Amino acid sequence: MTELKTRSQHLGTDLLSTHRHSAKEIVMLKPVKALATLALLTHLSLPAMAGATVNVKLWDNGETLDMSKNMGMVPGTTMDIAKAPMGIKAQPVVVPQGKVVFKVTNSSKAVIHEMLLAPYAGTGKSLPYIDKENRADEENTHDLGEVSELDPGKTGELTVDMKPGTYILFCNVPGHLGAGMWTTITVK
Ligand SMILES: [Cu+2]
Repeated sequence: MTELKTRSQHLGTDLLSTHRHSAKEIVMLKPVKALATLALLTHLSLPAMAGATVNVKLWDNGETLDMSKNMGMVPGTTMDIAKAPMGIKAQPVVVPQGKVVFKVTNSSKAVIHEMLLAPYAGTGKSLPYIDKENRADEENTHDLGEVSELDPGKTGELTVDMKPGTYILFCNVPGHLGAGMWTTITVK
């Protein structure tokens, strides 16, 4: 009887100790669980937080131009932006890798423009070109997407998951590339 009592006392103590132990564990687990939840939330919200927006303005100075003529300001040549009758302005020009949203506005009063996005080998490099059509060879520029043929005053959007590198934004309406309608951005 005494022995049994002692045992049960022991058992009780053990149970209590086990209970205490698990209570301790629960207390210990709580911050860990909270941290895990935080990590999960952070992870989930990261792509949205890292997403960059590039504002792109397609512009021209309103001049009437012969667009069958290559004005010679294609990528790879030295372009004096001050002399270009049309162009593309991107802001910012350096963005972090990941999701990039291009918000494109055609600020022209009369001319349709567009924006194509393609990898670019870098300063001084040309784009594949179709001379007789006076525009880039889209079959070989490996573009990542486009906002095509925006009417004057219209806006469009393109979202691309981007890797680090240099990229070119250009308008491929015949004659426009040679008139200076391109610019580059860097993804880091
Ligand atoms: Cu254009």
